[in-house]
Amino acid sequence: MPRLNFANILLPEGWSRNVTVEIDAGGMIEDVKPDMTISAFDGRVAVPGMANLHSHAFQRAMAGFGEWRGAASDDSFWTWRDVMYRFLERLDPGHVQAIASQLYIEMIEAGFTAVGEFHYLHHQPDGTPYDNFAEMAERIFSASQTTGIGLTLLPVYYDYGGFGAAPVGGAQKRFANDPERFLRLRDDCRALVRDCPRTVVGAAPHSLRAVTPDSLAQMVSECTGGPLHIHVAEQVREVDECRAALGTTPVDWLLEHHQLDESWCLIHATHMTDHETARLAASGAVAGLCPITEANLGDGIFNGVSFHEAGGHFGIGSDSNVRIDVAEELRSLEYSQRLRDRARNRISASGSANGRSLHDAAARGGARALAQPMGRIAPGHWCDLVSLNENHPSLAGKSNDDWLNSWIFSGDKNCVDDVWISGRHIVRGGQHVAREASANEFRKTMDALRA
Ligand code: NGQ
Ligand code: ZN
Repeated sequence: MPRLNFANILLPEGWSRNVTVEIDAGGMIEDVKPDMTISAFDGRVAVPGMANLHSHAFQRAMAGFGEWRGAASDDSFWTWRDVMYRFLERLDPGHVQAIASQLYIEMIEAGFTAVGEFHYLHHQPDGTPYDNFAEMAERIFSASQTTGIGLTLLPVYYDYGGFGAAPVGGAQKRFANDPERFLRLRDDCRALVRDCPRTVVGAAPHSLRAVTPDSLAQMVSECTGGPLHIHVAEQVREVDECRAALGTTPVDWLLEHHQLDESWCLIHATHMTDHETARLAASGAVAGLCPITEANLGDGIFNGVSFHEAGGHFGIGSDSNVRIDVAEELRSLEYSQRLRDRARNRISASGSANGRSLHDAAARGGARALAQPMGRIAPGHWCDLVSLNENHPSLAGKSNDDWLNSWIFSGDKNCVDDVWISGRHIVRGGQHVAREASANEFRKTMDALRA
């Protein structure tokens, strides 16, 4: 039986020494044995792989293009969205596959071992489906297969251009499906991944803006047994429009009209009242936080301290993929709370290590959101391991929870040494095995996309 040996490893019960991890033929952890006599180590400091619960892969290729201040000086989420819409008009399936492959390699090198791809770029630029209806989803799946990242594929149901069943316009035609077509796409996705146990298919109504109450209810009733993700309450304008259209705020509306539970992941949930925060925490649903993107887009600050204290589950996602870094996502989340509260060590119980708390919570919440057994180094979970370089200047001289505190608050992806996904050794010395080939394809794609 394949096995890996670590000098130090973070188990659910805490840090352990001289641990052998035994892996079954499918890539799951079969047994974990501490205090062994070990002659050669595969890594010095091992922690669980992190789930990246929210990605729009194609947006990786426009990172930077949204950083121009417009003439009207009213740059916002909505003007960024216009830039994004103009960018995506030029993308074809080959581009999307090359971008996703490069992105997933960067994710793995950073310590993410599975991704929730919130996939909505379905059709040709004029809205006509590709001959192969699931063409774009296949490209995403292929990118996950060639890079080795675990995938929770979330085909998106996007039917309307705004509240009140406004028709989709312009670039949105590439996203649009009625419920019947959406369900066909979801069936195609399920058929595509049938032989791949590391891929989960869920469903994602894009936002309350892009559906109607009836079509959402229909979709939710048809899509049982998998994760359900939805964007919610990210922008104040969206909250105001929701109040006007549906009579209440988005999170409250969902709590009233749907049975929110652990199968749901609410992406952003930035603008919530204290009452919504407490109810969402009690529901078991995951808050899908995307701290770097939320800062980049000027969304606002999540109610992280109250949500965490109320026992809420959260995970992290890289969303617009403007930066790919586990440590930076967690640090950005914590810093948003510190800046608001003018205080330190916020998302952490008293007496506990802040970096460790953030990492533990996001690993557990992310696993729940992706419906993948991961985020714990324990039997019955995928053997997803990240080993940190104890000689990196940020980590030297540290131990145990100080490794996590230091990685998250003073380090970055350069602290990541090796990564195993489903037991496969994919990153060695910080480099993904397919890094060069992918980077060349990606550069060619970026040249082809040059306006
Ligand atoms: C998205 N991204 O679907 O890519 C959205 C922008 C929208 C974020 N919300 C488009 N961060 O919300 O309509
Ligand atoms: Zn998103």
